[in-house]
Amino acid sequence: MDLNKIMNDLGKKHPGEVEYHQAVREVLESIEEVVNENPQFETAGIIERIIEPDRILSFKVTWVDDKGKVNVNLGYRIQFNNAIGPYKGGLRFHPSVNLSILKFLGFEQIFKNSLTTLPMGGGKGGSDFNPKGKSDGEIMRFCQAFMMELWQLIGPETDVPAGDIGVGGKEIGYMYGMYKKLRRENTGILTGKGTNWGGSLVRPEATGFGAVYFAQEMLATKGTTFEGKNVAISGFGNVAWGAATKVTELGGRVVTISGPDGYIYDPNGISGDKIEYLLELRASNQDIVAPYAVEFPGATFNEGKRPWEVKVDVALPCATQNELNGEDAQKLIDNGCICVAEGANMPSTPEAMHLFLKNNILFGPAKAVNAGGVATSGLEMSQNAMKLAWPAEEVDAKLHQIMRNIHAACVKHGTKADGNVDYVKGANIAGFLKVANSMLDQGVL
Ligand code: NDP
Ligand code: 2IT
Repeated sequence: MDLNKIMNDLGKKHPGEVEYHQAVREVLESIEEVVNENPQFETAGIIERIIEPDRILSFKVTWVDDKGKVNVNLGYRIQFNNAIGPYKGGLRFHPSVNLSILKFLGFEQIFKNSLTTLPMGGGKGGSDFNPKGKSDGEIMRFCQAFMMELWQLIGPETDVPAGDIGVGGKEIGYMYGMYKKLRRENTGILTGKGTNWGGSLVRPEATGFGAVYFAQEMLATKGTTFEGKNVAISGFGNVAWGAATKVTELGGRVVTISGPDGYIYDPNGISGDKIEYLLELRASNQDIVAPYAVEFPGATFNEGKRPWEVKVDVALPCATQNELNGEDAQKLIDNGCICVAEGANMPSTPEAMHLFLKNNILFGPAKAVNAGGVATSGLEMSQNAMKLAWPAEEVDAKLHQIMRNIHAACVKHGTKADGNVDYVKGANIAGFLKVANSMLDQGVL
């Protein structure tokens, strides 16, 4: 495989799509050896086929705000690869959304979904709509207008969207309602639904819980646990919340959370009613963390800064892509951090990732660490198909086992001669092989 040629061609075909190029390069670097050992992949053009989405759907979303003004946003759904199951992946509503970001997310989703062991292909979608500061009525009208376009492209056996940044239970509810009205069917379309109407218990906290279960497995390889560990978390959205709850339950102390305005350092630990307070802030559609330091004495607000300068044992980036750069990584390493597990998608820049690997930090890449979210979406699809609802303990036990299995797959494919595990390589190879072999089995499509 000629990696440089493939990357050059991709750059020419899709100029400026930097996040997409970054995600593709990371995977190809890891699987180069495996591809070279398996000439059948080369003959079948597997690499060229896997890095291009099956199709990209884009549409206009027109909606009316509370002042009566008509607004226009862009909507997208990227159906990347369905070799192992229906396209599956979240919808992101954020002003930064563009094709490059959605293509990186859709590409990552192929391998992540493969790692879950469940039959799900890769997809992603979203809009440049900004939910921040919008009223419930505005959010409902936007979601309905978005679904009026999307409904024809998706279906429970075709493509099953879910949440991501800016899309939680409320948005899923409005979109599900419109899908049901248009299709006149109550199906398992969309995951992350309300538990009264087909949603799975544990789905809201599953990504964060899964991330911590994975980190727990990594720590266990060094004979240690979360007990007494200081943990830095970034963001305070859906993933950060689940992670903070589980770290606390396992005896760790979460000392940071962050928003776009800066980060909070609370040496007393962010748990219990403090997490409740953050959820209230979040529910009010205000993405700021500064008020926390006023509410809880002993905590400090560090304006415009990132939490990676704090001395911690474990770091869980849970906000967004490229939020932890080489400089941040060096600070974490110098401060004695032993484990970094990516709750967000591609939060570490390539420089940061290479520094973690070089220094033998236990570094869990996003597609392995945060796969618990989509895995539990898969469990929601199973329950919907069976018209059953499993108790929380049963879903949590399945999620936990899936995370253990993903860890084992990374160890199998990523253990180096010196005994250390390169989880990036392990996750990429394990995720890739299943999809690539399925594509071979199914012929040229
Ligand atoms: P939320 O919307 O609940 O929270 C996202 C947080 O990240 C907010 O604090 C948000 O602030 C911040 N953020 C988003 N975009 C940016 C940006 N461009 N720059 C700086 N900060 C940003 O999202 P989730 O918790 O669901 O998602 C967080 C991460 O986890 C994402 O990378 C997502 O792809 C990933 N993930 C989510 C899963 C899920 O099930 N929800 C599953 C697997 C991964 P602001 O909007 O103000 O910028
Ligand atoms: O990035 C992700 O894995 C998600 N946003 C969750 C996708 C899903 O379909 O549950």
